[in-house]
Amino acid sequence: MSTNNKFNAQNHVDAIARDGYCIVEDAIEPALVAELQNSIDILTAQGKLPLCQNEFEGLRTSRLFNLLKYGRIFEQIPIHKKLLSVAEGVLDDGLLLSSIGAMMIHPGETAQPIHSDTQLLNLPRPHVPISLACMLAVSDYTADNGATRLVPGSHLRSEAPAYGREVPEAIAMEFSAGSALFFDSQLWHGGGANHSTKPRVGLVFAYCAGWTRPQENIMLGLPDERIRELPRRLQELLGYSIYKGQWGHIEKHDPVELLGMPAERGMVWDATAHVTSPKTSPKTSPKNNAAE
Ligand SMILES: O=C(O)CCC(=O)C(=O)O
Repeated sequence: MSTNNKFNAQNHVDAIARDGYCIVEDAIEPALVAELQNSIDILTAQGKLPLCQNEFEGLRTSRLFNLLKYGRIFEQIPIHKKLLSVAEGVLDDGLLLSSIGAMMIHPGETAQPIHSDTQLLNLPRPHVPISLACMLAVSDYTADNGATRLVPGSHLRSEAPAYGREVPEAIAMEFSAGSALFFDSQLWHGGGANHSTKPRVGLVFAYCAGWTRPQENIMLGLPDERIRELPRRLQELLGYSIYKGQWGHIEKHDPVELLGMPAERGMVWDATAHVTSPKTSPKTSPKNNAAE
């Protein structure tokens, strides 16, 4: 393989900082793409991907959130090496999974209003990247079938787009099944119109910085017994972890103890201790104590 074909996460991280987005070609394996399509077909047949009921999400668009609940196949995606390494490069390795869903833009859908995913936050713009969106293509994304439209460089603008206004400089991002479009959530973007005869199919997910609040409360959206079975890195991404030993603790304990697992890292304050006292584990979990 020539070095040109070698995956280099840092190149993508640099592109996101500069342009607000990047495309990771062939991010996941073709067999995994086929399995994702098959799972989405089954969920569709079960009626789990209903049409949305508002114009922003799209009246000819189907979405299913909290996707980890609906199949173990989806667990692989947020911790897939190529995808996660780009996200860690932007947000650092204390990041969280903010949201994960499946989405289909059906034939006849009109273009979604151009928006920025952080525009409701009371923050001066531009701000540091606090969240990174990822569109993982399960079908090809084309200008004809509703590929995501975006305005390159708009993550550095000091204003968010006015809702509902035409943004002629938005361009369609074409990429093939198995490839992924990442963008800084400040970037001006929106789904496209589907003029084709087939749905545009993809997974839509986002990571956020470990010190912010995820969009979906996935930690509460999955039963504890399911969370216990997840790969450790995914548990961390769901919030069973502490950011820099400070954000996310429960009574100065790592929430992973709620799963009956030992804490791997101490609290930030422990690093400053000059009086040594043995670190004790709670006899009952903090969650149990809270209910008392
Ligand atoms: O479907 C897309 O390409 C973008 C979707 C989006 O930005 C949204 O639903 O907020």
